[in-house]
Amino acid sequence: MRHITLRTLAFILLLAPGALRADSLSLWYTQPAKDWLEALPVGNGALGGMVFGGIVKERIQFNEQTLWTGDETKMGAYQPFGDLMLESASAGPMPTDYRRELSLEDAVHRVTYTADNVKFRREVFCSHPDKVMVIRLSADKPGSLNSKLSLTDMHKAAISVEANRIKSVGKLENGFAYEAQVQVIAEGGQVTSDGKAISIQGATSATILLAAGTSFANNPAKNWRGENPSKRLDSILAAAAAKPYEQLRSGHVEDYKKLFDRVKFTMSPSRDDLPTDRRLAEYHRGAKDPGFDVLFFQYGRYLLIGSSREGGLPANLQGIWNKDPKPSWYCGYTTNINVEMNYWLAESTNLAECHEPMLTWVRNLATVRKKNNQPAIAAKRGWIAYSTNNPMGGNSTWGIHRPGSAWMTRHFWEHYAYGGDKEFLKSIAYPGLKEVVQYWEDHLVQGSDGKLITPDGWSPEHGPVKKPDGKVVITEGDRSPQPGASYDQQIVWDLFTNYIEASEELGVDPEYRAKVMAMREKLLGPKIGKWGQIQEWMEDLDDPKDKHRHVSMLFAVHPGRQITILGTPALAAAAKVSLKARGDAGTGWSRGWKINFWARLGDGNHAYAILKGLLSPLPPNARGMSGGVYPNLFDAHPPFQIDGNLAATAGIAEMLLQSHLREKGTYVLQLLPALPNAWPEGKITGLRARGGFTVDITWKQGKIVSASIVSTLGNPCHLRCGSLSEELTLAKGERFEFNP
Ligand code: FUC
Repeated sequence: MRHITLRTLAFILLLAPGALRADSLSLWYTQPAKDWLEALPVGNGALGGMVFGGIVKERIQFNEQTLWTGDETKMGAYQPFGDLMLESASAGPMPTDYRRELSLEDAVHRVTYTADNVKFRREVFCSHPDKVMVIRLSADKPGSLNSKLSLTDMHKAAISVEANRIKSVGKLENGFAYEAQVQVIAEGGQVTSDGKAISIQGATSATILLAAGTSFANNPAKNWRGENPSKRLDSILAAAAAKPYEQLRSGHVEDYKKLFDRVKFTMSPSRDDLPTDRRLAEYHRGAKDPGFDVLFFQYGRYLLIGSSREGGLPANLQGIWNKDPKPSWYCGYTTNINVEMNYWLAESTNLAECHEPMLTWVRNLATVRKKNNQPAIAAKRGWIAYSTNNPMGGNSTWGIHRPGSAWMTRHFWEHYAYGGDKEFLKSIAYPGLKEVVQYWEDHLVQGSDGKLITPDGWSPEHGPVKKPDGKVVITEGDRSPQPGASYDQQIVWDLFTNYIEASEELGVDPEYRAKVMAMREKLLGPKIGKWGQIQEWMEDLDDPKDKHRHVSMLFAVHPGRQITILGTPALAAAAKVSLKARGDAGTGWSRGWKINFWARLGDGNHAYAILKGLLSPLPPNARGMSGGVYPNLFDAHPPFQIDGNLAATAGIAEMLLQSHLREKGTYVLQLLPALPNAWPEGKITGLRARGGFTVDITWKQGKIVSASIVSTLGNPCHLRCGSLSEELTLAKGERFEFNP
């Protein structure tokens, strides 16, 4: 009986306005982008484009993730590649029915309009299997396509045009060779070149292929040098050009959907009938549109799939999308939160494969750091790093970030905790965690009260400064060395815990494990200060008016697990005091973190309020520390940083399902732990929980209706939802239907 009811409910949900439309998960606009922050991103993990959707002039600014200056010793910066320009001859009457949209369902960007009674259509996507950007132009009247194609290069490389191919070939100052190639295949009509551009005349449709790459190799043993990209690009283009457009498209869609479709999320109403810029404005004004939260959630997953695929580099500060040769913070990997934050969603929203570039990068960084080539961060055992890094282990020398290696290697543990890959645990995660544990074994000092403290850390990126009048003021900047900063203490606790659990899983090193357990026991723990807050520093220095964007003393709440509502209620209450004092505002990523905090603290309405604040519309020229989103829904620090997008997705997942708590080694799966009033009904399928579970949840009137838990590893779990609880022992592959 229940089954029938649920199916009927699902059917009704499906029939809700907009829910059945193919483009219900899309960002769409009725005018072309004028600014880069209005353009829409496409990406295959390595190659990316920002599509402006112009009518007479289309601009696709493109990137390839390995185009970096710098090396193992110098930071350098992530570089934009160039622009692909398409100019149409048509200067006829004003086109009508213009629409540009980015469908998150198939990862295809589409522009459609009518001019001179001809319907034009332009599709753009970046294919992961075929390693190319594909642009398809078509017209519904034979012979109506006339377009001129040109390429620009951001580093003044020579551009050559031969027959139907344009090439830019250059070299960066660090010696990396790079190249972009564009090929045109027209159906009907003529393709000619004048040495500068390629013209398509009188065609009915045309396919344009773009491939780009560098001689970078993601391998420290090869000193990061690989082959000149030219031949590789030749063969990529030859293979892609041999496939009909439909085949390229279906190969791309199939590959993308394999990842994206794992999580389905519906909430209604969903105002996808509104163009995204208007929709954002109305949402901000208070329109009821939980479908917009769904769109933003799925956009985060889209962006991670587009900027982080196996074998590549991790998503940088802007994913892979960057137009600026001198980007803010080098468009690099900032380890005092930003790069880790990029990956909070990877496991929980069922994109574990997209986590791989981060895991590999951490291993590579460890390899370079262990060469101890920088005295300030040299280590006897293990390694540490600076705050800001490039793909090759080069760094900015601002801000030594001692607990960074512990934070980064927790990603090894998380990957195992969700997926249960024992081989990965044994060969990568365990040794990776252990050497960082050894660093801290060598580095911790004993305070007068016998507690172990980190002697020279910080709480990013501010700290106490003594003024001439003797007053201590908390001031922005790198304020290390600070002994016993809560941030460092909590990250070391987390590292020790991850290590202990890893060694238990593998049944290895019992003596060392016991030693680490003893050290964890003696670590200075979180302290509650004079106004009821979690102390940020060893001394009670916190200013209740401090609104700093980093909320580092709450690492233990999220992503850590030292402070939990069920396990340490007094500390959890103090965490709320700290969080309220810090306020709901902040940079985009700071707001993203706060969604996760409030979700972990079980306050869905507060988490939602922060999400709403994060979704404040900002113009492309916005500056400052206020957070928000640009017209293309890129998160604003400002400037654009992708971490806020990705953290918001992770936070939404955290509002619906949590699994950080363990009771006697068994993971606790908390269903709907922080559901806000604004989401009275909905359905999500395919979320993942630690311990190896895939979870579907349906709720109505703010209460769970049903859940389905599939065990992928055969581990036990405790299921909790409000006051309901179930102890489960499921076999591998077994499904449990929870019908409270
Ligand atoms: C951290 C933050 C900044 C910025 C930078 C990329 O240093 O404190 O706000 O987001 O990363």
